[in-house]
Amino acid sequence: FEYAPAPESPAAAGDIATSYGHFINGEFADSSGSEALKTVNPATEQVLAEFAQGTDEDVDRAVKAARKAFADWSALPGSERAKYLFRIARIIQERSRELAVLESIDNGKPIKETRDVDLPLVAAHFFYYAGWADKLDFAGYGPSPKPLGVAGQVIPWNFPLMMLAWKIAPALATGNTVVLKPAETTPLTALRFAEICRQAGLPKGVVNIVTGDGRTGAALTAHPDVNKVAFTGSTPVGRAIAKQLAGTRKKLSLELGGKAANIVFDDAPIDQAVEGIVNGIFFNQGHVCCAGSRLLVQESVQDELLDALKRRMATLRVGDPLDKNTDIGAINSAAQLARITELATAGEAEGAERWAPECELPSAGYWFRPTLFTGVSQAHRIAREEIFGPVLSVLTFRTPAEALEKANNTPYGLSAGIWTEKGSRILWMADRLKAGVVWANTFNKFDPTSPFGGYKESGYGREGGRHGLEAYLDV
Ligand code: TXE
Repeated sequence: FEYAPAPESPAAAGDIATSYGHFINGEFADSSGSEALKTVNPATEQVLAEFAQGTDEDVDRAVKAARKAFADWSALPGSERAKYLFRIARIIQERSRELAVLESIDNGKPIKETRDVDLPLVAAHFFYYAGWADKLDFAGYGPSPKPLGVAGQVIPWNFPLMMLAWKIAPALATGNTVVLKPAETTPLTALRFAEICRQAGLPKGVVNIVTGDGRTGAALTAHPDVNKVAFTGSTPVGRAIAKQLAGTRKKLSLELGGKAANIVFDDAPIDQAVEGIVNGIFFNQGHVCCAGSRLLVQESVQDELLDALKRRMATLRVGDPLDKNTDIGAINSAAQLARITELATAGEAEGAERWAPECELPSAGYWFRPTLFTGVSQAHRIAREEIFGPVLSVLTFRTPAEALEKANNTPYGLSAGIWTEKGSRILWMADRLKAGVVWANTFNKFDPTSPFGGYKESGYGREGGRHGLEAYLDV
């Protein structure tokens, strides 16, 4: 990947239309309704484009197109489906600068991240699942596992293209067809991806994109001709979808919220741990389901660690997502900013001590300073609820057993981090942590070969790796 020495220009995002319809059966199509939504650049509050609020009829058209395409697509030899996925992966690489800039202006995340993390991982995901398409018999699922049919996929706004890749790549590799609904604050890169499907010559109807808010999402998950629902988003909506699907034969996978513990023992290399803590909670403004939002630090190193952490936090640059030096971009929406603000205020009211480095914030847009809460108890809301913003709650422990008890004391179970020089302790903790992912001496590292998903209220089913195929197959 090569990029110009930024600041990037919004023009690098390519042409953004003033209004968008859906992508159904290989064509950009108007909605049957007249309601339009707006997506704004959260760093400027300027409207980027209008897009359609998908109606029940729009969803039905898209599902019909996907159903029609399923017959031929599922009958293709895996090696043929792989060719399309490889082609999509290569086009994503070729257009990665454009996609990174578009993602940054629609979502608010720093270009440094879209460029160096999101886009490479998006391409890698398509490459990885392309490799499985003609090897499903080796995946451990018997001689001829069958695709499920039409997958209805609903994704959130925190990693718009990455969530799209996590959903679409395994579905297509296994022979399913797709109707995907992007989040209402970040529809633009999914619509640009529709262009890429056309550029790759993907047969009509194999991928359909219907935009809109939760009403459109609910129409999709409720559609009787959808065989499989894959959802990433909030725990309440995940629960509502599970209820809606009860009694149907649809398969469901859910990837929901988290409240991960990042556990630092007294023998951890402090400087390295500080980098991992910062990456764990401030990456993507903390809009990360597996964010290390609870720091559990061993009492004996608390002072040393917190001093170093505060010094590091004071160097973080908050501001223009298109400036390549920016570490923390804009909060994705006014609603999300209000949620973060409400929880941070509750943290103070409940008696925790709030600290944030001084820094100037732009006058327009949605911003939140990197924030640290100390003196947090397990009963505090900021220790229990997902904040989904750049806010870290610090708790302490004395023994590994106490660290384990506190780490697992949450209804969620998506991820955890351990910082120690002792390999035996890493294994002891990892065995007992109720979390789908455990990182050791690192955090927020992703790879398409690794299954990702939750325990407890963080959901069920896995995305990524060989296990990610299972969500789209009847064995
Ligand atoms: O989520 P929603 P929101 C958490 C995070 C955040 C909170 C609220 O804590 O602060 O959720 O975010 C679609 N049927 N996460 O309100 O509503 C919706 O249109 C079908 C964690 O944005 O769950 C969007 O496409 N679909 C998380 C998607 O669901 C429905 C990522 C997510 O929106 C629907 C995002 C319905 N009834 C938020 N209602 C993670 N796991 O990473 C809404 N949607």
